[in-house]
Amino acid sequence: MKKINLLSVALTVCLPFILQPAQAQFAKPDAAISYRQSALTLISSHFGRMQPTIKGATPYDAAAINANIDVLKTLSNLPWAGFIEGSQAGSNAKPEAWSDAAGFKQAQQKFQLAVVKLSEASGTGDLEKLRSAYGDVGASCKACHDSYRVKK
Ligand code: ASC
Repeated sequence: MKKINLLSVALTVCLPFILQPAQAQFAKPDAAISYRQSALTLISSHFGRMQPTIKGATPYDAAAINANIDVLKTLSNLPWAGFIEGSQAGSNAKPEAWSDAAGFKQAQQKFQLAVVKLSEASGTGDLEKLRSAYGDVGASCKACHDSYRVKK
C-alpha cells in the first residue's frame, strides 16, 4: 500500500514535467533566444565547414561529409522550438516570424527538407549532386533570413 502511494506521489510530481512540450522548457524569453541562436550557430558551422569540399578546394571525403550531414539533419530540427511568443525583443528575429507564423513554418520546413535532400545526395557519393543539393540548402537559409531575420 505504502509503495503504491509513493509511486503515485512520484508520478504526480514528475508527470507535468514529462508531458511538457519542448517550448515550455524555457524559463524566460532570453533562454529561448540563446537556445535558438546556439542551434543556428551550430547549423552555420556544420553547413559552412563543407564549403571547401563543395568548392573543390579539398578532396571529397564522403564518409566525413555523410557524418557531418547527419549532425546537420538533427540540428535542422532544433532552433524552431526557441521561437516562443514574447521572445522577439532583443533578438534578430523580425516580428514577421510571429505575425506570419504559417510562412515562417513553411520556411523552416523548406530548410529541413533541403537538408534531407542533401543527405540523400551525399549518400550517392556524387559530388555534382552534393553540390546542387548544398546550393538548395543555402538558398533555403537565405530565403528565411531575408523574410524573418533583421538585416544587419
Ligand atoms: C551559412 C550561414 C548562413 C547561410 C547563408 C546561405 O553558412 O552562416 O547564414 O550559409 O549565408 O545563404
